Amino acid sequence: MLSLDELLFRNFEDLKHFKFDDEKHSTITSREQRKTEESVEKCYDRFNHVQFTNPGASQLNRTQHLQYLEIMLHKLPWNYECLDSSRPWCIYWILQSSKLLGYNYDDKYLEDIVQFLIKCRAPTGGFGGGPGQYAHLAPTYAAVNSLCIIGTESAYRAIDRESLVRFLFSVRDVDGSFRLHVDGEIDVRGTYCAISCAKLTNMPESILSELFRGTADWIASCQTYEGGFGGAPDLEAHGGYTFCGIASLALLNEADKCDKKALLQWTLRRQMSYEGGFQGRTNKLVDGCYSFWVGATIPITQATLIGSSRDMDQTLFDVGAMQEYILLCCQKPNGGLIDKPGKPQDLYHTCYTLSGVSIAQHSECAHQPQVLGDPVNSLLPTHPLFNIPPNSVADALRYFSNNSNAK
Ligand code: FPP
Ligand code: K
Ligand code: ZN
Repeated sequence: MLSLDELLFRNFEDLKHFKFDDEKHSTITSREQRKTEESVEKCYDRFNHVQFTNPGASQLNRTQHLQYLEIMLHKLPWNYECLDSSRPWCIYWILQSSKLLGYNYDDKYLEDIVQFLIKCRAPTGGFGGGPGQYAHLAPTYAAVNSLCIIGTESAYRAIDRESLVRFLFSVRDVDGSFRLHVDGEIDVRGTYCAISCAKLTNMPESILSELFRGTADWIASCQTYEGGFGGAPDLEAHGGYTFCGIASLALLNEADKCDKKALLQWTLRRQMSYEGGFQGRTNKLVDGCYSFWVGATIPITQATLIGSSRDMDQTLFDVGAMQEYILLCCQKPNGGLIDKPGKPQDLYHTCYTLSGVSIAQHSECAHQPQVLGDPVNSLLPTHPLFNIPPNSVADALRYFSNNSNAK
């Protein structure tokens, strides 16, 4: 294991595209890893072959992705793909993806979305997965983020901060952890969603200190011996939960409660040496969505180390290799992005692959954008802790501080 100083001072080298070595012990896991590398290799070979005749081959298919998002936006009310993931999530993934691509929908559409989200708001405060459903922390996070991206007076009002506070207290457990819904399961996603909503709507310190008493200690207890965070204490470290854990601690200004060095080392090891993208946990396969969950965790963790350590002027993962994986292996020719070659596109992977690329291009630690390939591949920045545009965060904080009695 590298020491922290070795990590910080190491001369940054590009990943070597080394293939996995099973050391002559073939297992299901090693065979799946081989198969994935072969399909990724085909994408990279096709690119090497094509780039002589078509230099645009490494381009981001902006138009196609925007078309895909627009089709999905129109399908929303009856789209079956959205049934199990819930409507506010689909709305958030579409709004965030199109913002990253620099596209703004008409005001009329946006107001329709606000009116729809108001129908998803529960009488208890918070939002459900659709009209008439019980409030749940995950769609509440998606709805609050969506409304802050929209950023109009009617969108901010639709959040109804007063009843949101009541909902957040209703899912808080005595130790500071959060249930996803009343009587529901406890995990660090719930904690992150609660903290993100409370901070983005600029709740006063008197509420925050009561709402999140003990929360940072509970989150820290989800960090495992590997260095990443599990969903709850004693569960396996996973990229999705790790993002929730460190983003929560950073939002609470309590990152010192966890072992930041072990966390940084765990996250850096999730970048795949051959594929260039990230895996979500040890010995699992690359998946485009971890470009955000793990990709954002790295600069967040680095930022928490600054102050206790020397300044870092670059992101410690290989930002080029990650963008290469998304551009060459994760774009569907007809629009939308994916987990890995052979998979179908969906809104979740479209949002988190693009968010990951944005993080790689505009990392807080870097002084200038690091866009791989054609300049048209450049995306707008995202706020690594909330995953909405940085100006949407600033606008929401300003609105809610000026409207401290805002409903
Ligand atoms: C494993 O799936 C996936 C999980 C254990 C959950 C991941 C959690 C997130 C993505 C975070 C969600 C965040 C919020 C804010 C709700 P898998 O076994 O199919 O994938 P794997 O093989 O890549 O681990
Ligand atoms: K996965
Ligand atoms: Zn995925």
